[in-house]
Amino acid sequence: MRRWLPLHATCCYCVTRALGAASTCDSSASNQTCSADAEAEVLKGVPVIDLTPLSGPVTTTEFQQLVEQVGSACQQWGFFQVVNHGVPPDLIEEFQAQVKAFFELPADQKSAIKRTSSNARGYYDDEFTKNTPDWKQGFDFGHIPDETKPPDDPANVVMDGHNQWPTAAQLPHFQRVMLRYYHALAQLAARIMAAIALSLNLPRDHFALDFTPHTSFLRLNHYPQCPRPREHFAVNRHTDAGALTVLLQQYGITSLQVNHGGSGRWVGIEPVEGAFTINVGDMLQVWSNDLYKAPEHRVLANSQRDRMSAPFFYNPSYAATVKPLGLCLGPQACQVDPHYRPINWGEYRRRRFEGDYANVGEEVQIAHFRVSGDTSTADVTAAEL
Ligand SMILES: O=C(O)CCC(=O)C(=O)O
Repeated sequence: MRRWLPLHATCCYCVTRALGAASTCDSSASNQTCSADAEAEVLKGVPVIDLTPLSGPVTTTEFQQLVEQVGSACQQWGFFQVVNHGVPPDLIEEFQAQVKAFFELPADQKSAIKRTSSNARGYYDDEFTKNTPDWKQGFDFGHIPDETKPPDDPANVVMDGHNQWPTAAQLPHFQRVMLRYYHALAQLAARIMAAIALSLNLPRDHFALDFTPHTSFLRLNHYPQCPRPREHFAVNRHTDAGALTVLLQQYGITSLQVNHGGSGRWVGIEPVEGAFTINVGDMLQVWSNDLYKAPEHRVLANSQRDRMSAPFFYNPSYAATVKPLGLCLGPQACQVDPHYRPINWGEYRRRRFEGDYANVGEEVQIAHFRVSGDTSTADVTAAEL
């Protein structure tokens, strides 16, 4: 399988691994309490789950094991990788080639489809995360209600804005390949959500209505080499706002890190070849009433290699009201106290985009919807790495 290759010269030494992919327990007072169990789990790393039972003929036991693995990964890490996921390798390869071609376009062609304060979709090289500028360029596009009409037809202008594409003369196959990949990932995300529903003791199709129609978007990231990687993040620490993220990482570079269990210990997620990396988003944290936490993650800048990635953000319908489900995970184990007030997904998405686009002071976070009113968050700067 062809893989993403850097746009610029490569080097044999990957600085991100040295920076913390395999860090050990921090010696600071707050981290002295790392337990042996947590240590063993961290050393094993983010679980890799074989999704064959979701599509193939399998025994009830095999299926149940998969559901348990998914539930356990969501509780322990909020992250896992999936293999045998059903997305054809040739589609992934075609997609990667188009992403690379897009970022290689001349700057003026990319800027011609730049996103604006009123349109969240298009090209950008000025995104903020936690009010710090990201060391990256990106391109976002999302769902369109009517694919038979042009992207800027009123029918296709939604809360996020509307899609903007490079011209057919610039990249003749880009739009077709992007949409094919987008639909394949939406199907995969729906199958993983079904496994998650089962892991929460809910019917398999429990979330289907909340995602009709889904308002997912796909992001293409290119992280150029960064001359002073200790002074910048490629993407600062954050959680994902939606329900679930299905991320395609560049094989061979470990730049993505997760804050393990919120402990402050950042663990690298080394990409498994052919796998997607999955993480829980804020909306699933609310539905599960904190049983599954949206993990904080960040991307380190790298002085030696550039990198590409593509997160697919699987989002509910704008109208969906998301609130704790009052889960019963056993006869004696029913959740009674909702930790969150109900959230309208469309409104939450709109407020998060305002923070992506510019430094708007304190960004809206899921903690703002906590019933307890605890909105405290601790920020870290690149200098603390
Ligand atoms: O590049 C990655 O590995 C993750 C990107 C990410 O977290 C984001 O775009 O929100």
